[in-house]
Amino acid sequence: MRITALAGGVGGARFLRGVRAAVPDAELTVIVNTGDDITLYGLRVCPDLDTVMYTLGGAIDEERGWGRVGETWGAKTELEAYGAPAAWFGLGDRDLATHLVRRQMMDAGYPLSQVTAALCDRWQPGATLLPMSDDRVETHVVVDVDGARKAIHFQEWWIKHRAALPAHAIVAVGAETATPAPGVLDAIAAADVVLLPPSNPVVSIGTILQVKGIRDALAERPVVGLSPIVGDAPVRGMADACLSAIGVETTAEAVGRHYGARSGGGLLDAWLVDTADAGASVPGVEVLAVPLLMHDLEATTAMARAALELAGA
Ligand code: FO1
Repeated sequence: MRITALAGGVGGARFLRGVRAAVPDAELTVIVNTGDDITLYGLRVCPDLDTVMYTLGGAIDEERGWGRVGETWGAKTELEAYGAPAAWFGLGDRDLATHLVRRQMMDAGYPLSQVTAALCDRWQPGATLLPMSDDRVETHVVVDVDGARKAIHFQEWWIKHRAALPAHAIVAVGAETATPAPGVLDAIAAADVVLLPPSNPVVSIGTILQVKGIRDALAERPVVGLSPIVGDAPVRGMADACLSAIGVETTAEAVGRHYGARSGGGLLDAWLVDTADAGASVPGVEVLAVPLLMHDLEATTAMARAALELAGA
């Protein structure tokens, strides 16, 4: 069985561990959002690619959901001591090695997709990780700060401001010219089912969908999504701050309707919501209520099974 998933960071990565456990023999390809990527101190940091890689590779810090387990913060402490402007971004000492290797390979001319494959050679995630594009796409958020309206990098909004500044617009800079990375469209076309994990519908799934050709490729395959919103609140992260920026209510039903029915030009054939949202309805989409809280591997495996059974049906 060939499964392709579009994923962002923490929520998507956790769910994918369940997919891999549910169907160990499946060929799993993950198309990962790179709009969160940021260049700091000359290093290219790819939060969603690294979160998926570390999570599937068994190196993730479970409590934070990102970065390495057993991490130390010596470099970050020193950067703070220097008053480095971006010291708010938590670069762990072990994580730094990933960015140094990535930087060195990109400077040598390797595209992000080949860098990702090289890094995954160490971590053996049990899936093929593909950046959505090898072209630079960076999500910026238009906010009012220091008495002026300006676009700041998503990471600054997300981490430094905890997404507390109302977002007037969220813009994936570069998405209009970015092309899918090698293998992305093939992975969708060859998929028996495409999964939309409970990732951020705006800055993760939404950004991937802006890359030319991806949305059209999805229209040709069965697509099953899982709601990142449970009981009118995001399970993790601050998806509500992103949803309000695009005028979508923070409910499982609203996100399902935002994605829309594939039969009506949207994305979904089926939409899994938590039992707390059992009444949700999405015109043209089969809605199934199952437990969606990703407490542990058993829970995510059950979610994956439910999604795949629905796809089979
Ligand atoms: N999230 C935070 O809340 N604070 C951080 O300092 C932070 C640093 C960081 C470093 C590397 C990395 O791969 C992820 C990091 N994240 C941090 C998470 C990241 O901002 C988010 O996971 C994604 O960008 C949103 O999905």
